[in-house]
Amino acid sequence: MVLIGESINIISRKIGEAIRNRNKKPIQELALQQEEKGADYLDVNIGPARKDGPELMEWIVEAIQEVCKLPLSLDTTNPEAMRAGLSVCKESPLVNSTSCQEERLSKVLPLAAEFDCDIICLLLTDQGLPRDVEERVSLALQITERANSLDIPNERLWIDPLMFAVIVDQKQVVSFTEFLELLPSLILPPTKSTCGLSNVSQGIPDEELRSIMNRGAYCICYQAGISSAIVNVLDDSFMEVVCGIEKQGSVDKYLEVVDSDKKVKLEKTIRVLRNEVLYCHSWLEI
Ligand code: THG
Repeated sequence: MVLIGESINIISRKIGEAIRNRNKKPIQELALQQEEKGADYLDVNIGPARKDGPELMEWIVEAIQEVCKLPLSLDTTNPEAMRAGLSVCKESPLVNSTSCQEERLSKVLPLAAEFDCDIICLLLTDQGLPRDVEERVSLALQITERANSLDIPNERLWIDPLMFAVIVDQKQVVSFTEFLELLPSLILPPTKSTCGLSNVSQGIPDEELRSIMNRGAYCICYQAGISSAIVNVLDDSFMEVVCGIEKQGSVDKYLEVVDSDKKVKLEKTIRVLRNEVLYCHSWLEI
């Protein structure tokens, strides 16, 4: 499983401030911390960056590369900023992302072809988020065909079926995992897959509960065969689950060896994510 560290994010107060002041230090520290905790890639999320996009992306990529050799996942919707970042990356980066919207396909997909790098494809259209598994299947086929027409091979595509917040729509989490299970037989040769895992816990009003929801989501993504995820590697309890599953080779085997309190919490969380039990903030107490 390829882990993409999520923490360099303009939405975070500390990083937002560091970006505005062009202060490298907090960003470099976060890069090193995530590397130490086991990140394989670092997501660099500067948002839409309407003002100074190219200059900002170039600055932040160079700041990170001064201290850290990990490949970067350049996370912006600004195509000029994406190009500027791609031009200065030393390790082959990940373009995060194109969607299935014509505007994005025509501007961002050619960048992945030109720079010969991997690209995340969000299953998102002008009509918004996909409603069910059928819509995700249809979008995945369309975007793969479009990429192939630019000579981008399937191995370079990381399909992101969009992880929803469980408090917004539990059924969407189910069709998300159903799609991941279908993906290997849907497209050949196979593409890769990824998601913003922590999206699942957005809106949960407690940090510990958020972390538990993220751990449960990791379990269902792993079981569905996802090949990577954008995650909070700085959450030690989360990483304990990631490493435990890796060591045991499956979620079920991990649940057999983990202590009983953690096992019960994970199992209750997985039941919510499978929509077998209705979500409420006190899901662990029921
Ligand atoms: N798919 C792809 N890229 C993505 C997403 C996706 N990039 C952005 C996002 N979604 C994934 N990254 C994050 C980063 C942080 C959080 C969630 C997803 C998060 N942060 C805390 C919060 O907002 O409460 C803490 C922020 C802070 O540090 O202050 O939840 O889906 N391809």
